[in-house]
Amino acid sequence: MSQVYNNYLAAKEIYASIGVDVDAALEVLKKTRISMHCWQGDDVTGFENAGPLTGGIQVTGNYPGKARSLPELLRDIDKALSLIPGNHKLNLHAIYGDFGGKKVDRDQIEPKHFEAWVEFAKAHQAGLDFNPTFFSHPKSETATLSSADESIRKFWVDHGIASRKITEYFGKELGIVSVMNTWIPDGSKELPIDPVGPRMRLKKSLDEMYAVKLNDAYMKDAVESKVFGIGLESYTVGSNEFYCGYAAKSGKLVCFDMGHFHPTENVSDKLPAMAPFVDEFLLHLSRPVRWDSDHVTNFNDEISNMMHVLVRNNLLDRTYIGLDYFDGTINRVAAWVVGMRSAQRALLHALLEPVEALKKAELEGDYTTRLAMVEELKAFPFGAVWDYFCETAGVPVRNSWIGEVKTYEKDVLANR
Ligand code: RNT
Ligand code: ZN
Repeated sequence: MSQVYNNYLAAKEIYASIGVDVDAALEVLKKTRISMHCWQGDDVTGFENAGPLTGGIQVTGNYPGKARSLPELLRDIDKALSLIPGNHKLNLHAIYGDFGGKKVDRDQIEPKHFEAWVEFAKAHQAGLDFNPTFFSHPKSETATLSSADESIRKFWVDHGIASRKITEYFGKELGIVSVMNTWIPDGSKELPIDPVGPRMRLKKSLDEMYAVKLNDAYMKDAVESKVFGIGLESYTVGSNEFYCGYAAKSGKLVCFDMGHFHPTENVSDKLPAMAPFVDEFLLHLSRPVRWDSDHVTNFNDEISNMMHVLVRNNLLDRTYIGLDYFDGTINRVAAWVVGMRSAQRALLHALLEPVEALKKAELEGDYTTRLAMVEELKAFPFGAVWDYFCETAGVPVRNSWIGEVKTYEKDVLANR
């Protein structure tokens, strides 16, 4: 018997002593898909051969080996997935279509431009999610869905509708619900005289985008807010309050990006605050360092708190989880693997908690037990359960995946 298995058996017994069923936790972990964002693979460049990354977001770093084409990106994703336990989803942006070197403007994109992704997803038992790309385009310079220029506003509404149809196609082809997330960069460097007008136009644009009826067994719509962008520091049209209000009123999903709030705000308490008002959520797990810096997701307090909130309050079934960061300073395949495995580890740690006992202590006012137990649980042997999960999923245990990435870097990435 392997050492990993023996450690798992010992851990199982320890957890059983506090009423936690390790195998039940592993079942939940196994069926929880995390949406891996394709844009980490090429620093949000895409295949449109457009210009620079705009919209107030930024990638730093120039680590060699970034993917320059769809085949290269798929190869890198394939490598990353081979090092991550479980079946997941891939999160795409509209600029990652297979345009065959032709100019296909954003309002012209169609399901056929994403057939290669569907094929790849099928081969990997993965789902697909989608994002219209409202940045890195000449028509996004001033504003997109909130534009006062009617022809520009209409162009972006059409892009949103085209994207929704692609999202529905993904869900239908794969039999896994596909989520389309709308994030726009619209905002301004200084405070506008009229902060309401752009929001009325954004509301109108969203209403027009969503007026096209699609099958919600296949696709769902989410809206993502933000506090500020680079060069757009004073005002964001799609703020948190705007989208929370919009989603609650129109039955859409709220997307919380962990980096889109002031550093002292707890995103993990925003989701439960909205839980009475919206049915479902989308998460962008990210790591802001001093600002919305999009560092690689790791197992930090905020991610841990978020996973606990989802598990303790039965919100896992109502929440789609995705990653969102872009780090160009390290091996990009490793960046995916670190983020995915960290998110899964944080979830597993949360799943190995005696929730009912803790809730009981709380209701009875026994805050001593509540605090003491939560602290002790941090040192329970959940690493042994994680190792077993990796071994049974057929992926490298503990740090052994790092060597595989190094080999891939030497054999493949270094030749680009
Ligand atoms: C930007 C948002 C958005 C993007 C991606 C590329 O601040 O977080 O989700 O990061 O769509
Ligand atoms: Zn995001």
